Amino acid sequence: MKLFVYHTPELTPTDTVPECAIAVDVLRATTTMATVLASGGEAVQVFSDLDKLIQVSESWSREKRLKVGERGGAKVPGFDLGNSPLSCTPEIVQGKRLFMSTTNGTRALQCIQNSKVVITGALINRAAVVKYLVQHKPETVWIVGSGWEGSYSLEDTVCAGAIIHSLAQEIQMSLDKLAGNDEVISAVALYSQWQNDLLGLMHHASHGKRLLRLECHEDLKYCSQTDILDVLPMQQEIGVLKKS
Ligand code: 3SL
Repeated sequence: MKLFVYHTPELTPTDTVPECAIAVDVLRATTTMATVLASGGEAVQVFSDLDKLIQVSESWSREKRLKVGERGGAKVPGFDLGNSPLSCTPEIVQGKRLFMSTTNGTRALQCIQNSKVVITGALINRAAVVKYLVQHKPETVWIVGSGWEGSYSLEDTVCAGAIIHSLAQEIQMSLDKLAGNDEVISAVALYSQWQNDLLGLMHHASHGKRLLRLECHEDLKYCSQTDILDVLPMQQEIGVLKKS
């Protein structure tokens, strides 16, 4: 198995695909996706275009759909939910398809959507991602951070490091053997330094600060927990993620 970390969709190669690609947007899209599916949501379907999302969602019955939209950290007017994972309780999402568009997370997913296997990772479901990699041993694995509008983000890279750190321990393989690019080593170094204070790291992150300005303190706390949900969102058809 060879692992590659790409910090943003823009840095991700476009001329080839890996056997397995993992989209990461800890704050907050992939944390929300894991929470939706763990809470009994039927699926999460992602869109970059809000008009397309509205059009497709309206072909579903009213009781079975929710529109989730975020721009600049805030809920899109007229949508049912913003991108807070804390809103995705079983009472709200059970049995429903969530039609979702966010600033960066959905773009990260779209740039890897043609990979053989597409899954989403966050700190809260890190163990489920690692379990999948240990069981299936894909030859090439890309971990793609969402970043923020093309820029690096600490929270996605630390999550990539958390996944790789745990995987290396589980399969007893050295980082040197696992690493396909230098970003793998730096992601693990970041995680090693902050693993006992991930919430503290979120407070340094530019998007963490943006969310704090929007009074999303509880979201930051929730998103910085590790291994609390045993759920693996996996793409079943282009843009549609279900519990694997
Ligand atoms: O950019 C994204 O995809 C979002 O996750 C951003 S936010 O955390 O919902 O503001």
